[in-house]
Amino acid sequence: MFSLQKESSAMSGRRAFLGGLAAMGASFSLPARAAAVSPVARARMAFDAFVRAYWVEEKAYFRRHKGKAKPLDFWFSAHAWDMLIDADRLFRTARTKTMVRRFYDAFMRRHPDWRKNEFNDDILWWTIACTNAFAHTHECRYLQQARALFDHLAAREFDSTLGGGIWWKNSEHKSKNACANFPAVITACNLNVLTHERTYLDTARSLYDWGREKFFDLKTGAVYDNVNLEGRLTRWDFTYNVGTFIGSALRLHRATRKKQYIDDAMLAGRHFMKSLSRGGIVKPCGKGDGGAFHGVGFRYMAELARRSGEREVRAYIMRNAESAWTNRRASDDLVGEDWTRPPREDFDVEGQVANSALTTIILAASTR
Ligand code: 7K2
Repeated sequence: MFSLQKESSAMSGRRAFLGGLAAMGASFSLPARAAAVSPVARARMAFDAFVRAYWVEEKAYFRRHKGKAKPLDFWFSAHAWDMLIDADRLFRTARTKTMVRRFYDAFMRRHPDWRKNEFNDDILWWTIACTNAFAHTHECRYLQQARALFDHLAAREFDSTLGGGIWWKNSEHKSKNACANFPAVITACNLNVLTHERTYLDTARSLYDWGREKFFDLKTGAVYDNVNLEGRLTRWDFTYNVGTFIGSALRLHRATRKKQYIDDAMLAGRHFMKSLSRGGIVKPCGKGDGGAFHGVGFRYMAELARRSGEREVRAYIMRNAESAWTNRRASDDLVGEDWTRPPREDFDVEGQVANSALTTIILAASTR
C-alpha cells in the first residue's frame, strides 16, 4: 500500500542541476517556470491547478481521479474541505468563499447522517474540519454539527477498556487507534475553546494521557498506530499520527500552560523532520490512505512552527512546500507522492495525494 514511486525524470535532474549551480553562486537565468514567485502566488497557482484537475463545478466536489466522476472518499473529503477553508483564509475571494459553503452542502446531500460511517476516525476528521469552518465563517450549523457528532461518539465510543481512549470503529470494538484518539483530542479542545464548556477539556486531557501512554515513544518521538484487544501495539509510524499528536499537545498547552505538552510536541516534531524525512524532505507514503497522511502531518507541523517559534520547523515546512512545488508535473502542475521528483505523465495522481502537497503549500504561505 505504501509503495514508493521510484521513477526518475529528466526534469527533476535538470532542476537539481540548476539548483546546484545556484548554490555555487553561478549566475544564469532560470526558465520562467522555475523563476522565484512569492509563497502566496505559488499557493494560488497550486490551488488553481488542483481545481482544474479535480473540481466538479455542478456537483461541488473534488474527484478522486482526474478525468473520472467518482468523488474523493469520505475522509479525504474532510481534508479537502480543510484545505478549502485554508485557501479562503489566505486568498479571501468570493469564489473560495462560495466553494467552502457549496462543498459542505453537497457532501451533506451525499452523506446526510455521518453516524452511519463505521470509522470513528472518519467522523472525527469531519468534526475537526467543522470546528475550523465555524472559527472561519461563524456559521452556527458547523459548530452544531461538530458538537452533535462528538457528543454522540463520547457517549458510545470512549470507554475504559485498555485503560481509556476511543475505539477505531463503531461497528466492532477490536482496536483503539491513534488516528481516532488524537483527532478526538483536537476536536474536544476546539469545542472547549468555542463553547467554553469545561467537560470538553477534561475529555481531551484524559484521551491525551491515555494515548500518550499507549502510542508515544518517549525516546524517539514516534507515535505508534494502534493497540488491539490483547493490548498488542502495532508500531507503524505515520506522519498523520505524529501530526495529530502534535496538534493535541499544542492545544492542551494553550489550555493549561503545562510545559510538558510543548516538550511532547517538539519531540514528535523532531521525529517528523528526521526519521520520517530524507534529506529534509518528507518521505513518500504512496497512494490510497497513505496519500492523505502528509496533508494532516503538515497541518500540525505548521501549527508547531507558529506556536513554538522554532525556526527549524518553519524552515522545514518552507523547504517541503518549495520542493513539492518545484517537482510538480509540467503538463498539469500537480504534485505527486514524492516531493523530490515530478510524477510521470502517465501516472494517476490521486486527489488526496495532490491535496497533501497543496495543503502544505497553502499553509507554508500562511505561516510567515
Ligand atoms: O488501521 C487504521 C489506521 O490505524 C492506520 O493508520 C491506517 C493505515 O489504516 C487504518 S485507517 C484507514 C481507514 C480510514 N477510514 C476510511 C477507510 O477507508 C480507511 O481504510 O492506512
